[in-house]
Amino acid sequence: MEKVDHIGIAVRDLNAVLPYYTETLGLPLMKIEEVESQNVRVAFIDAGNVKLELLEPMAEESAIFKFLEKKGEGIHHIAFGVVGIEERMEELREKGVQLLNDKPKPGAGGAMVAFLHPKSSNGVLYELCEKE
Ligand code: CMX
Repeated sequence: MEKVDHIGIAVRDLNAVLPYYTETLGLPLMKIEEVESQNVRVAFIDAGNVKLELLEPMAEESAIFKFLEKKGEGIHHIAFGVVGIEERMEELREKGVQLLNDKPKPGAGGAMVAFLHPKSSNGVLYELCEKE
């Protein structure tokens, strides 16, 4: 893994929580975008050495919708920035880690992403992401 790229945080209403980050905490908003492949609307916040990715579900089929129903708002995943995502996935598979994707999928910011099952990562949902 290269480094932590971002921390994903599930929120019910992106517009409602944004002022907490931008005004109360005084952190810059980088961008807002819709990620169709994951059924989420996301905002990236610049927290200096790491980004915060606020995730709002766009449909009930979204993994974030289910997470909010079960656990409520809060930290959803930690994303590692990687180089050579397909090779990293294969290495992890060989080490017995269960991946949630056969192949990388398009994620936010044009990155290719894949997820590791929390059951094989000691209760943490990890994402691998590779920027273009
Ligand atoms: N972190 C840690 N554990 C989690 C979790 C999370 N974010 N989400 C679910 N779990 C746990 C559950 O608590 C449950 O554990 P128990 O069996 O002990 O109760 C277990 O995983 C299975 O949970 P589930 O609710 O039965 O299963 P789901 O159908 O919700 O699937 C998961 C969970 C992780 C497989 C699914 O959410 C997934 O495939 N995630 C990957 C994609 C994703 O999260 N996309 C949204 C982000 C998109 C983006 O960043 O752009």
